[in-house]
Amino acid sequence: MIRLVAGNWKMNGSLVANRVLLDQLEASPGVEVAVCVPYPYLAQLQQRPGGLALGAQDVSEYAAGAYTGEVSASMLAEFGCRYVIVGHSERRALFGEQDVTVGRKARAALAAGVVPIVCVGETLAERDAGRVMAVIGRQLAAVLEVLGVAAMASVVLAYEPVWAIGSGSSASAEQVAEVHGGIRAWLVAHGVEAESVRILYGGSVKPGNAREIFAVADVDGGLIGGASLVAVDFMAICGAA
Ligand code: G2H
Repeated sequence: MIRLVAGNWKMNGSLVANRVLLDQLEASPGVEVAVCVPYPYLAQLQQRPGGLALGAQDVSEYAAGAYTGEVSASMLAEFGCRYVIVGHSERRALFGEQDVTVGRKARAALAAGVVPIVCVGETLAERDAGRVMAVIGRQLAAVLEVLGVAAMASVVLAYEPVWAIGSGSSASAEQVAEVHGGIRAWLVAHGVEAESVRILYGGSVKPGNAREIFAVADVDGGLIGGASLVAVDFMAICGAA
C-alpha cells in the first residue's frame, strides 16, 4: 500500500508563514503527503503544490445544526479535505474527548467522504503499568463499535504514544514494532480487513529517526507534528518514507 506522511500543524501558522512553507513543499515520489491544518487556513491551502493532500485536525460528530463552534465533515469535504485527524491525544487529554466521541467523529467523516486518521496511544503511566495494548484495544473497540467491521477497514490509524509526543524522543523501533504488530493483530482478531488499514506512527518523528521508524514492519507512514512546520525537515521525512 502507498505510505502516507501527514503533517499535523496543530495550532500553528499564519497566512504569511503558510505561504512560505508551502512554497518549499514538493511532491514526494511514491509517498502520499498530506498537511492537516487549522480550519481557517483550509481556503488558503486550496492553492497548494500539486499532489499535496489536505486535511483538518478535528471534526464534529454531528452533520449540521445548532452546535456553535463546530465544523462538520461535509464542510471539510467542500474545502477539499481528504483527511481529518480524530482522537488526537491533545484533544482527548485537554478537551475531554471520549473514546465513543472519537468513533462518532470517524463515522461523520466517512459519511462525508473524508478519511479519518484515528489516533490511539497510551500514556507513560499506562505503559509502565503494562497496559499498552489494553488501552489501545479499548480505544479501537470504541471506534469499531460505532463504525462496524467493514467501515473500520477504511480508516487510517495513527499510533501516537502520548509520552513521545513533542518530547524530542520517539518510541524505539522495538516499541513501535510491538505496538504496530499488536494493532494489526487486534484488527485481524476483530474481523477487520487489516491489510488495507494504514497504521502511521506519530510522536517526535524527525529527519534523524524517520528512516529507522519507517523501516519497522507494520509502519505505513507517519503523523508529523513539529517537524512538519519546517519544510526541509518535512521533505526529508517524506523522502525517508
Ligand atoms: C504527535 C505528533 C503529531 P510531534 O502529536 O501528531 O507531534 O511530531 O511534534 O511529536
